[in-house]
Amino acid sequence: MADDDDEIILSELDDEELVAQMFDDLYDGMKEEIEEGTRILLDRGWQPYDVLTQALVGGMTVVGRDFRDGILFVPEVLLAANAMKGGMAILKPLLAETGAPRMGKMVIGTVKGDIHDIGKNLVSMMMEGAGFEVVDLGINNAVEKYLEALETEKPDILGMSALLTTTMPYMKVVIDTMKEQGIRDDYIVLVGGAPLNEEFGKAIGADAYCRDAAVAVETAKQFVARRHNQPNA
Ligand code: B1M
Repeated sequence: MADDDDEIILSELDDEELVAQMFDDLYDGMKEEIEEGTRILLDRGWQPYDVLTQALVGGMTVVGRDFRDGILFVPEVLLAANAMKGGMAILKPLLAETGAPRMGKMVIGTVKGDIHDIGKNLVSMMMEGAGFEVVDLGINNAVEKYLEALETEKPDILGMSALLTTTMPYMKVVIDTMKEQGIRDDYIVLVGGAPLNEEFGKAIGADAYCRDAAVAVETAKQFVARRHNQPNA
């Protein structure tokens, strides 16, 4: 434990130092410090989206790199994820508070076998901020769960997230089942997650692959507008 002399006062750091410190704090899973750093940046006039992408997502990229390289392990990454969620919880109402007109509805969930939810949560937050109603099914969703939600929620969009190369093929299972049931074209299907790419999105029959949350919002807006311009939509 650091003694008082070593203690870093976050509010005394300039923006660049603070973001660098937040990367370290995220890496060390220090939730309270991440929450404090998030609040300080907001108080200094940072846009919520910039805090999210530059301080939180930026920090998580470092965690991801060291996880891949075997420097960090699951328990440490879980702590980092928990710290990130602390910051995201502060940003969520601000991102959702844009007063944007109602754009449409999306059901989103991480696919079966996959428990990664930070990216999906971020997409949900940004979609809500852009005026979409979002029904979040959480993690580890089997095809039945998606289909049930489509029937009860009647969304415009189905969003699926996968972070593992072993779970991303499950998106095709969902889309193929929708085709079998004759409901595929009733929905806009958007997919995302770090291991995916555009070709994969096309190959499995999704309408689009979304590289990040901002792209998800823009893509959703375009598809919904196109749909509303069709005479029978
Ligand atoms: Co995992 N994990 N993990 N992990 N984990 C990755 C994905 C990995 C790339 C790490 C690595 O090796 N570098 C690797 C996958 C390798 C592969 O498949 N090729 C991996 C592994 C191997 C595993 C385990 C198998 C480890 C183990 O147990 N041995 C295990 C699997 C568990 C399971 O799911 N069954 C596992 C577990 C975990 C934790 C539980 C410890 C934790 C998850 C905590 C949580 O989510 N609550 C975790 C984490 C945190 C990661 C990394 C480090 C970070 C993921 C993240 O949150 N990124 C990740 C490394 C990495 O991705 N670089 C890794 C930040 C987030 C904002 O980005 O999720 O990409 P992302 O979301 C983006 C876009 O992709 C897009 O928008 C988001 C925002 O911009 N997007 C969408 C995402 N979903 C979308 C949906 C859409 C649209 C856009 O729908 C419309």
